[in-house]
Amino acid sequence: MHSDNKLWPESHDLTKESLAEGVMLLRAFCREDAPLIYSAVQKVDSVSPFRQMIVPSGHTMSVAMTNTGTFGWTTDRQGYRYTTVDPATGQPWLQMPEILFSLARRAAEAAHFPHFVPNSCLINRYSTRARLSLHQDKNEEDYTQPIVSVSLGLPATFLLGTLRRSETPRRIRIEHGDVLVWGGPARLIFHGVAPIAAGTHPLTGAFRINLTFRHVAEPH
Ligand code: MD6
Ligand code: FE
Repeated sequence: MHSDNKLWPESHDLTKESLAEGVMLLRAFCREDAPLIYSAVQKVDSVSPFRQMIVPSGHTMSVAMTNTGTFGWTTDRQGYRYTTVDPATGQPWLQMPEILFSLARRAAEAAHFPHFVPNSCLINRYSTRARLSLHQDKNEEDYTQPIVSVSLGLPATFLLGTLRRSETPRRIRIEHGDVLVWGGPARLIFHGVAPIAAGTHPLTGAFRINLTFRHVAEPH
């Protein structure tokens, strides 16, 4: 599509690539909508600003985070959890903008998960050298629905592991506009993001932005 784009010569064409059972990479799936998606991210930031959270060990995360939707993922010294109120503002997270909701639904459908109902979107902002160590996404308490992961801005090396932490992850280059969908047998695999290289992107400047859409079980 934009293979002749001089600003971003490494961009991929629209393709659908199965990386493992339950893991689908949709190259350039949201590249056309990226400016609108980024505007929605800025609106979320204006309500619940990006912040570097503290993990239970006491370390501060290198990635800055915020959320939109009914539930937002947070961490502090007490642990990881989903909340309906932003601890930093005392106010609910911004209701998920329609453009984000519909993007997540369309991506899940393209990856053969037709019934995805996201009620949570964690937004990660990476500056140079920021990284995310290997982890599983397991605070949702509902693993029947997939996760849709949208990436904008600077490229990243995504670390795609398996269900065992000890196995060396594959390194997958993720670029602006790529969407990764995973679920089913892959829902609880270990994964992370290698340190981001310095750079400037025409839309996001010095940052990589990642949005992960989830379905979080209602408290019982
Ligand atoms: C990121 N993503 O790409 C971090 N988790 O910035 C994740 O941790 C992630 O991309 C679950 C499913 C897809 C993901
Ligand atoms: Fe994750």
